Amino acid sequence: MTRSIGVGLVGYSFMGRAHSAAWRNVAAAFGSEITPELVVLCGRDRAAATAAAARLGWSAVETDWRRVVERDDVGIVDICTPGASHAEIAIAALRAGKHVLCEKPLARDLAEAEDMAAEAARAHERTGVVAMVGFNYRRLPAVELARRLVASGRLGDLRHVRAAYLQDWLVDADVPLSWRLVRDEAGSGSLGDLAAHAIDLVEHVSGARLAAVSALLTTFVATRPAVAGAEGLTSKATGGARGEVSVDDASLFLARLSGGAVGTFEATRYATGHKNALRVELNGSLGSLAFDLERLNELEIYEQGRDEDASAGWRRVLVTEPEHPYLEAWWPPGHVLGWEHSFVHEVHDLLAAIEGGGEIHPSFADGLAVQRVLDAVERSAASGAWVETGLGHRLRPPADPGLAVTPARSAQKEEP
Ligand code: SOE
Repeated sequence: MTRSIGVGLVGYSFMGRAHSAAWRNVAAAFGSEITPELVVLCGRDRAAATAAAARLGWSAVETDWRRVVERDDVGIVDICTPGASHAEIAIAALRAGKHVLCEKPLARDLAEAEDMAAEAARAHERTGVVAMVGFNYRRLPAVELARRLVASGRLGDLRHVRAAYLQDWLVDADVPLSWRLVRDEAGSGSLGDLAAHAIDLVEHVSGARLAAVSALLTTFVATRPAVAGAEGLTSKATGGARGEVSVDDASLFLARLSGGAVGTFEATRYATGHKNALRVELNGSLGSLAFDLERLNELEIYEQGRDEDASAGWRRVLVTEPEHPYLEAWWPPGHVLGWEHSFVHEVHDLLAAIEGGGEIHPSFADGLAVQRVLDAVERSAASGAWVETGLGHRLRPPADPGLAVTPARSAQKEEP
């Protein structure tokens, strides 16, 4: 018998809308798990929240998140607010025995992330609730296929990682000062907003941790139009007072990965012409993989020695076959998926973990690991020196029986 679980959504702008669509669609797509009920949407402006709830499919409205956390009909609290309120809401929800889904990056800084991860561990121990951080790109079929290929040894020993997350919505100096540009609200700029995704993706797909970094951060535009409630991304302002941009506009760093690989990471919201270009490439001793978010249904693969003749080269795999990850819920081969499907898969996996009483990844502990890298990047950029993240050990990705790949030499060697 299917059972249902109530969801309370805090925040309803860009990410809140994406999450709402996921909660609405997941049961129809996957069928099997607990059915989510869109119980309550929370926003401080009652009129705006009421309009959003009606449009996005939520049954009730609260204007104080504390009321959401207290409600008996809410089993999952979904946090889609700016970073400044993540820790307070998540910790209160976990203490109230709710499961939590929290947007990325987990927190504004390391201390907040440590508190959140500690509370999540305690709450799991006490009541079995799970806490997930919203690194949604893990849930794209091509990314999950890449992870499985690496875990099965297809790349051999990992040598290089190249990750870039490029957007251009800040190129115009009159894009308003939204919360994403204020340190007290967001924690950091391109670093937490974009590089965090790249870090998580690399660690998830490769199974390695970023052990040490050497970084530089820069801010190109010092002030922007101060417009109350500005969301950024697509808005523009003219005239009026300007406020200080207190975060990085671009973040670049070199990394040493556990297991011996090296990597370059680049994130900016000033890469003119690049809209949402998250590209990750892994080069190993036996082959290479490349993923590009703007072509998210595809995985590029090169296998050393696979073809010995003039036809050797990169292959483009269209990741839409029924045997590919998550595709059992969707369309016939070639009927491609979009950005929003990553959120449907995210909540599907969260519901499955709740149903099975198991763990969920990326957990708050995984979010904390990313935060350690963000913190090390900021310290390195400030000092000009290499900084260790404290994540020197190597994870061993689970071998995945779900994918028939020829085992090659294991890419994963445990660190001593
Ligand atoms: C804006 O840069 C943004 O919406 C990020 O905040 C998201 O995490 C990313 O997925 C898309 O771009």
